[in-house]
Amino acid sequence: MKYVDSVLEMISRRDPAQPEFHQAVAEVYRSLEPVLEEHPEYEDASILERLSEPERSIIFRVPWLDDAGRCRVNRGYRVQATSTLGPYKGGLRFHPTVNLSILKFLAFEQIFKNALTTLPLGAGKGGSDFDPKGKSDAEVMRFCQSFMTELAKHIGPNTDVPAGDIGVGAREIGYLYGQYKRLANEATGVLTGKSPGWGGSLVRPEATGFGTVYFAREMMSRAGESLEGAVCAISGSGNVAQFTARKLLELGAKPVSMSDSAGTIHDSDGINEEKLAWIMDLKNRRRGRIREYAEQFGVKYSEDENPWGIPCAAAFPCATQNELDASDAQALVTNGCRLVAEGANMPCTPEAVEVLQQAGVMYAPGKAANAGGVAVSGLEMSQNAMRLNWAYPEVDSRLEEIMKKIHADAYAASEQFGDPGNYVLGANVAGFTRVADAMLDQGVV
Ligand code: NDP
Ligand code: 2IT
Repeated sequence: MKYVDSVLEMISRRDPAQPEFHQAVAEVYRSLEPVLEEHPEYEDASILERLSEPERSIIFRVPWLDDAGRCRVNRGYRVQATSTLGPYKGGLRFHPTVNLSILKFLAFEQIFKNALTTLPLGAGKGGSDFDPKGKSDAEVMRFCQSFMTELAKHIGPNTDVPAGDIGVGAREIGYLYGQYKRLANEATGVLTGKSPGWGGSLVRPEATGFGTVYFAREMMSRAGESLEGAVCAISGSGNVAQFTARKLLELGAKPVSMSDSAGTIHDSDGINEEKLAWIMDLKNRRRGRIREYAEQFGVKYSEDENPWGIPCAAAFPCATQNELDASDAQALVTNGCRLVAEGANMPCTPEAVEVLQQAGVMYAPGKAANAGGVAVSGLEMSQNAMRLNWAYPEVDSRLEEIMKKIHADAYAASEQFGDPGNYVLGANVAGFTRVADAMLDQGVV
């Protein structure tokens, strides 16, 4: 379609060095062609051009002192994609690979994900090329304080509400929040993912992984299948991977793998609750490597390999973008995999998605499957605004309802546009329509 082609061409020309951003935009805009044909008002109002141009991108210097007293310098970012549906909302990533292309792709995905939750959330993403690995707690604290000293000028409980992502967990959110509170001289819920002891929501740590599994369960049950007894491959061993494994165990499935950037463990007996607790201690407290699991429990460790060669009924990529390519997808298909649900953001390459869809594997894109994290962040904002805390079952059941509704909305949109069960089409259309209609209402801004 000419409109989509011309917008994609304009984006490539304007920002030639942003491959991840181009990938994310092309994936969404190509799938919207049937909607754009039916609704010429979106083109008339230049909705695509506006959605792929962030309202604001802030880039700043982050100087900090290491334990030897030397000054180090990192780069900080906040990409504020859209405030159409509410305050900018999305995580912060601290990882050496972070650059503007990656943050723009993540902020762009967040637009549709947040719209799918139906909560009043705009979209943004930020972070730094700072690497928390191998740093002392004191170094991480000094970095976070310096990062927040600049970021605080651009955020606020009604403006922009950051949260965690890769490399930003409970420890980092604590240091960031402490510095924000000191600068702003007010105790408002400006970050989500706070500890429940001081303003955080119960279930937020679990939310992304639990939500991904709730979504997968909906897909399975619509197809008359079940996760019970299903052998599941998981990648990553951070926040999302850990709680994906926990919910799979609760539902009677059998997670058999986890990984980190150095390699993969394969435990064919299954990672049970006890072993998962060991992994959580390894990763969250001791900050060790997944290889140590293989040494502890005498299972196979494959250096520099991902889990996608392991025979499984369901696969949950929960590490990072583009971690599952066409040959990995082919291996999953050959081994009889029935479902792939993305806990991570854009972990499957476009070619991998093509292989999975062609083979009839049920496939859930991250913007739908992993929306539970930001959804509970939205619930954390509500609780902060009311200055009260909901009990665990209340938040968990709201999360479950939100994931069921995202599944139902995505499925309905896929049916409406003639490809039932195509969750890429369904999620993109359902998320896009919500934000695009609001943009039409709000005029040229
Ligand atoms: P964590 O930092 O807790 O864990 C990240 C995991 O992924 C680690 O095991 C890490 O290994 C691995 N990983 C990171 N980068 C790479 C890489 N380049 N190659 C291989 N492995 C890698 O992050 P989260 O669990 O929070 O995030 C995981 C994914 O889920 C990301 O895509 C994130 O955007 C997405 N997500 C997170 C949400 C949340 O609420 N936290 C919400 C929605 C999506 P290592 O330790 O070796 O780096
Ligand atoms: O990618 C994501 O949705 C997140 N990292 C969570 C964002 C949030 O604001 O909770």
